[in-house]
Amino acid sequence: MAVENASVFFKLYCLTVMTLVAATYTVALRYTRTISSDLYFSTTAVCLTEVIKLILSLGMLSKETGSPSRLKNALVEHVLSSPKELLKLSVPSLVYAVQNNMAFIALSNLDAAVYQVTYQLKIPCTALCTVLMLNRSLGRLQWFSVFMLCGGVTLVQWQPAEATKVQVEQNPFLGFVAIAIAVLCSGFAGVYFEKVLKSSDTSLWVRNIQMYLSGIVITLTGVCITDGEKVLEKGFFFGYTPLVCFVVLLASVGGLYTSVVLKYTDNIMKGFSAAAAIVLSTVASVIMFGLQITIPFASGALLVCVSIYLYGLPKQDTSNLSRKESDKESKKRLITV
Ligand code: NCC
Repeated sequence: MAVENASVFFKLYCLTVMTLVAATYTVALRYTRTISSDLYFSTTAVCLTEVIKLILSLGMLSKETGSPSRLKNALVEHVLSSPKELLKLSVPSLVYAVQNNMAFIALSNLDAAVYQVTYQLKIPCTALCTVLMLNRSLGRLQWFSVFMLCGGVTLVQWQPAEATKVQVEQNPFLGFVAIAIAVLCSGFAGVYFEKVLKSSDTSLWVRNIQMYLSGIVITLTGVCITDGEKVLEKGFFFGYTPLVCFVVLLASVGGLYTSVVLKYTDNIMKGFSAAAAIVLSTVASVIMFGLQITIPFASGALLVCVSIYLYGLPKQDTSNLSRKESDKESKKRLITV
């Protein structure tokens, strides 16, 4: 089994929730980093997120296996007796840990809108990783549509700069460096996880558990190295307000929905569908709440729609394979990985 079947409705539901959670997460995270009250340690938030994702994945696996004894067997087989698999999953785990910490650094130094717009560079970066790591080929038109999507999402998310004055010191250069690292990490880790997930029959929740276990060790090391002394002095949960807890919860739920989306679609589709979800949810707000459509939004939405259409067209590459055929080929390759 390389690619799972699921109803279109379920896929749309997961993509929409993932996109809405991501948008709320970015704004809420930014807010928690700009108020001058006792600032929490961001490394602890990243670590706590891994713990919550592990607990939730254990819950999902116990639902999937159906009985405590089968859950125990699955954990013994895939966790205790599979150090090699744990090691394999520690790669995306480490890269995601870096990415998640970079998001905090970027959003501590940059406006949420600037962050969201610049972060769209992950779309071509993910496409490049897909081509290099999954041996999948994209036709010229598909590459063009990937860049068009990147421009479209940038315009759709274009917003005026933050009106409120932030109460903390900011370093925009550091913020942009953090985004650049996050973009590279997001592309690589997403494609690596997809490759591992789709190359065997192992359950998504088992793969998640394997990844989050090393995630906890890695992010805890991050807490010790970066904030160790301060955490010992002030406590792990220093500065945790209800909003910070909400941010951690969003990060956990968002991460799990991302994993489900990667299981049923792929990393490039995730980018396209997330863009479509942003456009559709804004159009829905226009209809329901009378929100005003701006010119950047309208032109961005048009670019997003055209890019989705172009990406879906049959590929015209030198091998003369139709897109379906080349997709079949790449699925076969995935199975043999
Ligand atoms: O950047 P992005 O995702 O690719 O990052 C993936 C996030 O999902 C978590 N993950 C991934 C696979 C897996 N099996 N389990 C996981 O928990 C990773 O730890 C990582 O946090 C996107 O496509 O834009 C998306 O963006 C993130 C987030 O907004 C950005 O990384 C910015 O910080 C979204 N995460 C949340 O909303 C919490 C993600 O849903 C979509």
